[in-house]
Amino acid sequence: MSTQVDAALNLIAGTLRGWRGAASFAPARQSPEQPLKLYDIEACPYCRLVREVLSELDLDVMILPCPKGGSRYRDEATALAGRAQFPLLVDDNTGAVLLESADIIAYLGKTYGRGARRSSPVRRGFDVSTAQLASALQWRPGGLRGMTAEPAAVPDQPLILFSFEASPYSKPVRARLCELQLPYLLRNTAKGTWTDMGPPLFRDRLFKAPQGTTRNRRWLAEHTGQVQVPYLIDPNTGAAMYESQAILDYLNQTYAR
Ligand SMILES: N[C@@H](CCC(=O)N[C@@H](CS)C(=O)NCC(=O)O)C(=O)O
Repeated sequence: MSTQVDAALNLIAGTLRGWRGAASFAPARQSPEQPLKLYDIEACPYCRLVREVLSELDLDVMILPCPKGGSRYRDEATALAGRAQFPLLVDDNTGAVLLESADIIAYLGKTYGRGARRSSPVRRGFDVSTAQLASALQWRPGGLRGMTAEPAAVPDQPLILFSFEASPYSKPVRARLCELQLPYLLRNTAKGTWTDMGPPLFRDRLFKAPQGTTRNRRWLAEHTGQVQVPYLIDPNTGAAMYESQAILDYLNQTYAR
C-alpha cells in the first residue's frame, strides 16, 4: 500500500484520538536520568494510550517491541511482570515495574508531570474505544501492522527514532520496528507551539525557519537543519535519514530476513 494511503488512514486514526500525542504543551518537570523502558506492541490500543502521554510529556523512552510470536523482549517482559501483558513500563530511576495502561499513565503524571491523571470511567471508556478504532485502522491485507513478529537480525545497539505518537508518517516506521523486534530509543518530538503545526514544507515557508520549540525539535534543527519526523539514526551502521519510505526500505534491507 502506498505511503500516502497509509498516511491518510493514520491521519483518520489521529483524528479519532483527538490528536492526542501530537503536542507537548505541558512537558515533564524533569527528564529521567535513565531512559524509561516500555515493553510495547505498536498496534496495541492500550500501548497507544501510554505512548500518547509520553509524547505529551516530552519524555524519551526505550521501546522494547513485544509483537505476538516474538520472543526477543516478550520472554523478559513475561518474567518481569509474571504474565504476557502489554504495555509494561519499567522505570529504573524509581524501581517501578507497572502493568495496566491507566496505572502507567497515572504514574507518569505523578512522577514526571503535573500530578497523577486518572480519567473518569466515561472518559476512560471513550479513550479505550477510540484507541481500539485507531488500532483497527492499522489493518492491511495480511493482518494488523505492528502486531506480529517477523524474522529479523538482532542489532548490537538500539536504534534511535524521532517521532511523536500522532504522526501519520511515523506510525508505519514504528510498526515495522515492532514487527522486526528492533529496540529503539524513541525521542519524542511533539509540537511545542502552534507555529509547529502543519506539514514541514508549508510550515517552514510560512514561519520562515524550523523552530526548535521542544528538546528534540531543537536537536533536529541544530543537527540536520530541519525539523521533520520520522528521523532515524542507526548507530550500528552510521545511517541517519528522513522520509518514512526511505526508512522502511532501510530497515527491510538491513534487518529483515
Ligand atoms: N487493561 C490492560 C489491557 C492490556 C491488554 O489487553 N493488552 C494486550 C495487547 S492490546 C495484551 O497484553 N495481550 C497479550 C499479548 O499480546 O500476548 C491495560 O490497560 O493495560
